[in-house]
Amino acid sequence: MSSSANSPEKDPSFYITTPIYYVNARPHLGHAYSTIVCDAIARRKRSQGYATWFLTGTDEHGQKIERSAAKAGRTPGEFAAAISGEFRGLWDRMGITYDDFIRTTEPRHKRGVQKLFAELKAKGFIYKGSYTGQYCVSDEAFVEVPPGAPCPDCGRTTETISEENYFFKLSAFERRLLEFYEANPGFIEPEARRNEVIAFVRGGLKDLSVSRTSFSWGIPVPGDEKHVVYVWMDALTNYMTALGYGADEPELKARFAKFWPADVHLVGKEIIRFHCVYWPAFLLAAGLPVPRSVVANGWLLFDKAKMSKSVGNIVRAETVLEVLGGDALRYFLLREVSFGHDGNFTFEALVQRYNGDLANGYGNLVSRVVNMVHKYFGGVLPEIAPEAVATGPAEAAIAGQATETILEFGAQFDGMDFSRALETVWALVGAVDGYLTSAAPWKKKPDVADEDFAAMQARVLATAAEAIRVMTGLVHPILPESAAKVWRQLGLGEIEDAAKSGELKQLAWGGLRAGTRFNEPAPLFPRAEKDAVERMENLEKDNTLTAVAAASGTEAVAVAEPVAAAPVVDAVKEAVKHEGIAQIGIDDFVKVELRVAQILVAERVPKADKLLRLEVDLGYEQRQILAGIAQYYAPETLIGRKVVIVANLAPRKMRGLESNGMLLAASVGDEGAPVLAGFLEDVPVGARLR
Ligand code: ME8
Repeated sequence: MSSSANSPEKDPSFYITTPIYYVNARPHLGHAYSTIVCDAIARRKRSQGYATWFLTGTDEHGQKIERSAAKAGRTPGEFAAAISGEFRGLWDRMGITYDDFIRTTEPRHKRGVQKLFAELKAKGFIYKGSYTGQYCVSDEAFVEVPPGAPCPDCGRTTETISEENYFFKLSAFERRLLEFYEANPGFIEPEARRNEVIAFVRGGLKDLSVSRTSFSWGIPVPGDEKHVVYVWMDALTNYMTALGYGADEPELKARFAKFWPADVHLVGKEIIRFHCVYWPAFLLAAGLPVPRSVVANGWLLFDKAKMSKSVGNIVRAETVLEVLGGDALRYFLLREVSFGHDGNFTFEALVQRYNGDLANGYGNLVSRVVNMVHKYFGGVLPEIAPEAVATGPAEAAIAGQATETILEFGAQFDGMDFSRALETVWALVGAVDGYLTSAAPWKKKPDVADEDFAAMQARVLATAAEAIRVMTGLVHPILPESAAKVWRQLGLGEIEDAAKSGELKQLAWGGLRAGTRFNEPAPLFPRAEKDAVERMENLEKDNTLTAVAAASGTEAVAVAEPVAAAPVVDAVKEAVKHEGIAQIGIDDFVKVELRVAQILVAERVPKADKLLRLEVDLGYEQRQILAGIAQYYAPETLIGRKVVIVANLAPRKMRGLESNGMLLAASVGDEGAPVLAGFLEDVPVGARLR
């Protein structure tokens, strides 16, 4: 990562991106992994004083999405909106601090892609030709294999295509790219990936097809609209269009000037060629600055294979969030996986790390110290009277280790070695635990005078609390929710304020003042019960989203079947009771604003059996609605569904969440089972019912 070459003094900006995810299927832990890594980096950069821009989004064009939508019986636009909403909803639920979420179907993106295409053509780097050869729809890649042979990258069946295409003169960039890699050794990380890319380019580059004509779900080539721009050229350009490339508005132009080129494109290792060969070649051709680094994460494996929708071995982030919480997931992924390498995901290892490092380690340490400050000092951090009790060697050792931890953690984190960075902090957790145990501030020995014992308690607790403050300030980008709780317990207010004010950048031993009033201890990481693994496994089994590789070799369409069909048929056969409600005039009826809404996000509300939390799109706005239908509808069956809502119902709070509207449903049978209102014809979102 280019942090050293880009210190806040010289250039206070930092721009980081995730890949934009395909909307052919729902998010899983693999996507969450890359997004969490970017989020942790963005949080640390902000706290270190960089003006940070963090972009994520969805990749919505191309043949793969068009086919997935057709299989699901939806238009590509509808299909893409629903899955894109799921990605965004999940990132929001996980507290991902993205500054922008781009969808490649947005006008701002189309405008920029067309501009880049036109510019490359005007400069003579794009020419018309025809392509006959193999295409891998799953990777959206032109591949050089004989007809009938599988894709050399992913092993899926390839298709022979023969169509008129525009070509980009990639062959002209072989030397320039090699020179560029040579002059910018930090451009590709880690090293193994760099060697792979260099070997690929040395092997010779052929011109690259950058348009397609055999389908239409894409951005039209300017001036020749039977072509759509090749989905990878379309997708890669998102990193610039989201900032404002192609826009005329002065504030967007300024944003582009401020943040481009990107500091880090974080990507999975399988898409390194697109980012390190095609992307810089397009930019060099257009005369635009090339990103400072492309950093590849390894794969998250499950059952020894890359976790992927087509293999069908995915685990959803929601499952882990529900049972252990978001910080547990973030900690596990960054601690367990050595960044850049592949890493196994197992529920057992997750629970073991959670209980070992979080519940029994950091969480337990915080709870012991905060509780003792309450018990022995009424919740006020005691003064250490220097003349009465000289700070001893044990305290000096903790202080020294904490100071070193600050330095080491920073270097390791900024070098993307998150696992070691966390190990360094946990060594301090262990040291403070040992220090507490040997000092035993809860046990007064008979030969120690009362005031000496009180002085020892003060010294030990103040030292331990200060060490906790240091650890917490360091791990806050990785454990944001828990760090915020600990900061409050230490009486320090909001850690986000400390991050913004530069306090965390100046983190150094000795910042906790005597007299600080601690807040009540609050549980951080309740020990995971024995059945935690089983609960997560069951949640995954219940999840009907089983990605089955389709016969065509393309990725499966992830549209779930209902877990249990709503008990409609029998119920509606029953006589309908008229409930004798008084008549109203039309004036009363028009007071009720009924509208068509599309469900973007649907999820269970923890500890509420009946409630689902929905995010719905009304065309002109998106809002949250809580609906008591969880026992009748599995959340995943609702995504993308168009429903009728009462749009002008006053907001209500349920389980601490605000509901802005109500879903209309028929109430059938003795139990009043809800059956959602819907339409046989396609209706636009936002349409009013009257
Ligand atoms: O490739 N382990 O989208 P995609 C680790 N739209 N990371 C994983 C992973 C796993 N098992 N599975 C997915 C695309 N990822 C293109 C990108 S960018 C201009 C266009 C992460 O939905 C990883 O970052 O297939 C990977 O590169 C990305 O998700 C692929 O997501």
